Amino acid sequence: MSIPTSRMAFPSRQEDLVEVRGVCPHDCPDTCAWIVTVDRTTGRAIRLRGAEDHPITRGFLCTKVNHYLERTYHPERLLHPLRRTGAKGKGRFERITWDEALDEIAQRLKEIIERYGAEAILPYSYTGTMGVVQGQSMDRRFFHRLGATRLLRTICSDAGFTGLIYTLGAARGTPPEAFAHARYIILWGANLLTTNVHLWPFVREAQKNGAKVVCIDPVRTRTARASDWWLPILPGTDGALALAMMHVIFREGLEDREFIEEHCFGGDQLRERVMEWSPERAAAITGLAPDAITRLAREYATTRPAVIRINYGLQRHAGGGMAVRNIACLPALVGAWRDVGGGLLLSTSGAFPLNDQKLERPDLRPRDTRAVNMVELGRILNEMDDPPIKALVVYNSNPAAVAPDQAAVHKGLSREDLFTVVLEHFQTDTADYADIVLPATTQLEHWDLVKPYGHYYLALNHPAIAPLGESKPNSEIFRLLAQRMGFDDPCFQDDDLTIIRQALESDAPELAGVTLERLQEHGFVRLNLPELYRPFANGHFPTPSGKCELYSERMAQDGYDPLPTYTPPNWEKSSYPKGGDGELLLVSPSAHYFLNSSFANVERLLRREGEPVLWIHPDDAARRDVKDGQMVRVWNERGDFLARARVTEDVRPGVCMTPSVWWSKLSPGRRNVNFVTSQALADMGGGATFHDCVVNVGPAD
Ligand SMILES: Nc1nc2c(c(=O)[nH]1)N[C@H]1C(S)=C(S)[C@@H](COP(=O)(O)OP(=O)(O)OC[C@H]3O[C@@H](n4cnc5c(=O)[nH]c(N)nc54)[C@H](O)[C@@H]3O)O[C@H]1N2
Ligand SMILES: Nc1nc2c(c(=O)[nH]1)N[C@H]1C(S)=C(S)[C@@H](COP(=O)(O)OP(=O)(O)OC[C@H]3O[C@@H](n4cnc5c(=O)[nH]c(N)nc54)[C@H](O)[C@@H]3O)O[C@H]1N2
Ligand code: SF4
Ligand SMILES: [Mo]
Repeated sequence: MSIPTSRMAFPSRQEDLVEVRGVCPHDCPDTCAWIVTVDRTTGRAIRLRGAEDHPITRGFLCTKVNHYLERTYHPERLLHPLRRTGAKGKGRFERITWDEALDEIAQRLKEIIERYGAEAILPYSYTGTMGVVQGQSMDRRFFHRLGATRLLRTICSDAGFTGLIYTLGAARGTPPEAFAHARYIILWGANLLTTNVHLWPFVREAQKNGAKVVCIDPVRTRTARASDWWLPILPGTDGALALAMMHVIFREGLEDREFIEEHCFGGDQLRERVMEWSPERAAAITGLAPDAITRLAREYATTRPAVIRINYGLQRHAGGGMAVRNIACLPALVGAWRDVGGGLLLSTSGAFPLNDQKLERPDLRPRDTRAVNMVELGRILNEMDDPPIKALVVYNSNPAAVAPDQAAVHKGLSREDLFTVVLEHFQTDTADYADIVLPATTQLEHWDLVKPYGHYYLALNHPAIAPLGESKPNSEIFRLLAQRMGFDDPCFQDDDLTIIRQALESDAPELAGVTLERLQEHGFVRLNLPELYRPFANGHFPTPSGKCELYSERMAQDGYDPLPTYTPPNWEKSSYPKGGDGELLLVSPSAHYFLNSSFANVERLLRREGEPVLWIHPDDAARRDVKDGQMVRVWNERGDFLARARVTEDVRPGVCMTPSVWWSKLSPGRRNVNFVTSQALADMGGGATFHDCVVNVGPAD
């Protein structure tokens, strides 16, 4: 296939160009509105830019999505259905027609249902696209109607999300626009300049106006470097830091008594609980100095407005849920919710009451089907019984790179008796294991509606170009499969615009006046909330008590400590940190030029990311005879991977870091970081524990 890139195309005449509004589909808090320029004469998209009139996008896209056209027109885009001809994992396929592909899938699924029951079928999807049409509607209806095993989509955010909901009652938070008004900003396990770039201009504006920006992260990230104070905490120990901050706040009488009295539940119990959490005690756990902890607490409690940005990296630990719960108590304690520019932001997703029942139709389930946790894919494929998983349908995800414990995942995917279908843009690590690969459209080629989790603007994606090759939208693929399976509920005929209308059918005040027509006109619409929305300024926490639950009866019922407590990371149970020559802690946060494993095959971004790299502190490197620039092996009981050592003080002693997630087949030795990460679950929500990982490091040879 040879489609010229936009740079090589002849300059188009102005009157041949049209602009189409859309939205970035990626799993990123920014959910940017974009404008695609299409040449009508060729039907090609020739330019993509951020919408200038979107208050968060502000006319720019990130370094990854600036290459979305290159990704879309990539010479390796999958353009027709394929059937496997070689061994699983080898990536040898032949071209087949859509009819052949769909008939074969329907026939295999029917055989499996006949023999093992529909629960032998498992969908596996995550947020390759955040759109409701391509990832949360026709697909869900199909698997519900089938009676397939349900997938708990926990891999990213569920631990922290659960801790947040226990405390605040809803995933709502300080709007990005309000950050510009803050005087004290804590970026807590959040690498904005890589993962949330559109929040940065607001932080920068505040900083220019004199706000202090604090970054709590084991790594001196780009963001930590641009902050005023870097606190290099030991991974997984943030819960203890928050407890000690509360200790100082109560001890020194810095709490907002009125806010606690009126809007919090359990203030007295919390005061008593945190008496035992002196900065000295927390210092021994977090690896921070007691003075630093005291200073942080004082500055936070006495500077207004004060805001905390938590992102999800923080909670990928055994105690991640409790850590977020503890941190979420802080703004109420000091009354920060009162102020424009005060409060906390983890997610805004709870403010978008889309009609999930209509979209997903859980009522189509023939019975109460079993559910499995996506983090445990390795165990599910290898150990699950009664019935075992016999068919796996993967879309919007690349589990053979992103799921933990890859040795188990690859072993499971290699099973000859497992029928695997993969809907993809590219021949990923996962697609290499497929029996049938189906080519999917990208955001330039299909309709969608995207709900953000980092601000309050809903956006519509209008297709800009025709589907490339024979690719089809996920929604259409599941529509066709439903036909082949003989599903006759009328919902299986809904077209994409109907699905979008259904999503918006809601009586919720936030969606009042948010219609498809308005979305079609403007591309995006703000929820019916004020610009400088203060979600909990007057309390109204949607918890059982209607207050911010410093004490949570619901947690007690669910078997947790009802008060903030410290839940240690799993690494504390290992031999670490007994000897400086022993094991190290490994965190594998987001790579700057990839988005999870998306874009990790786009040449220009691959070149910028370079190769898998391991940041290691000079003291730790010296003890292991590791030199800067040398290949190292990183290993533990689960497996190993190779990376180039970068010896640097930008990571604290005892911790190493590798930007993620590389495709395994594009990594040295064909193994990426997830060969060492674990399937262990976090304390809440069944979340993943990617950053709670103990490894050995040594020269590669
Ligand atoms: N460029 C880029 N952007 C992305 C992504 C990407 O892969 N690349 N991924 C997207 C997705 S899916 C998500 S969920 C978000 C994630 O957004 P973030 O949460 O910002 O991403 P991470 O890089 O995983 O983690 C943030 C920081 O947490 C630190 N960290 C790890 N463990 C701990 C800890 O125990 N305590 C503290 N205080 N810090 C810790 C890491 O060192 C890292 O610098 O980003 C989205 N945006
Ligand atoms: N070690 C380590 N592992 C991690 C993380 C980490 O920080 N460290 N981060 C974790 C996090 S936060 C997350 S969210 C998960 C993310 O895991 P995934 O959701 O699996 O994310 P991606 O790797 O981006 O893979 C998405 C795939 O979906 C495909 N896709 C995109 N749009 C469409 C579409 O419209 N149709 C179809 N059929 N396919 C499409 C893309 O081509 C891509 O291959 O990874 C987790 N894994
Ligand atoms: S990945 Fe995030 S920052 Fe980049 S364009 Fe998409 S929404 Fe914007
Ligand atoms: Mo994520």
